Amino acid sequence: MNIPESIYLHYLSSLLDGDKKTCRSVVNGLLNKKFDIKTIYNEIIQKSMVRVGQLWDKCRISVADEHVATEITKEMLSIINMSKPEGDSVGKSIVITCVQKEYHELGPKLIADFFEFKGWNSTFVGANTPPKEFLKLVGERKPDLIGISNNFYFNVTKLFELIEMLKHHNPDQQIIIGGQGPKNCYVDVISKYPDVRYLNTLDELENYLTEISN
Ligand code: B12
Repeated sequence: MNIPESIYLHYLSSLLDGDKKTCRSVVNGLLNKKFDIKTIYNEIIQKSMVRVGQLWDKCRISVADEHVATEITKEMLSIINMSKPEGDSVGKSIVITCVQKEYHELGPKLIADFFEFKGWNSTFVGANTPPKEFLKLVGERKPDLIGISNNFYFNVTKLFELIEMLKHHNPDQQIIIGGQGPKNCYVDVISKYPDVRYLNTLDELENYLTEISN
């Protein structure tokens, strides 16, 4: 079921006003009405932040307004994550990071939370992670899957450096990549690496999870 446009617009205007109380009540209302988590992520969280980006791009809102919207969205992600029922574990783990110099952390945090909803044990390492430190963590945790986020196209070289390092360390490592950075130019290059997949949407991610569970 789709979220009515009026609810989205109510949320967006509250987000732009910095009115986190109303944002909380909209999100809690959707959770209480049992809207699908993926729908809330797509039609409230991502859609509103894309709009924030457009308004910021056109100088119709300030950098400070965008920062406030980001902070409120972080809180909304926590509220959604806390609604997760205790469910069966699929016994798999993922570690997700942003490439070095990448400061867009909402998308990969949302993905880490989405994996938890799917019964995975997920760890989000955060923004701007030094590759050597990440490699060390991966060596310790030995996750089934690694997720890498790259939203700013300028950081795409850092993405390929990290893929190379991880593949050198473990050629069989399964890796998924996401974020807007590689979207228009580098998806073909990514697909040349064995066991490395670029996933642009939550639907693509869900299909991938079905594929690897068979
Ligand atoms: C908030 C924001 C910021 C904040 C981030 C704060 C934070 N703590 O996260 C700050 C202020 C730091 C920032 C800085 C910059 N930003 Co900015 N930012 C945004 C904005 C408005 C929202 C990002 C967001 O949270 N989106 C919502 C989330 C849910 O979507 P998402 O990140 O795309 O994630 C989804 C998918 O991509 C995918 N995904 C993401 N990661 C992963 C990982 C895996 C493993 C998988 C499977 C999937 C996946 O799944 C998510 C759910 O579908 C976007 C606008 C937009 N269109 O998104 C611009 C945007 C991303 N920023 C942009 C730019 C240019 C910048 C700056 C260069 C601006 C500047 N001149 O300084 C810097 C670069 C900073 C850096 N080095 O990283 C551009 C990037 C263009 C590009 N592709 O390169 C955008 C698109 C804005 C625009 N219209 O031009 N930004």
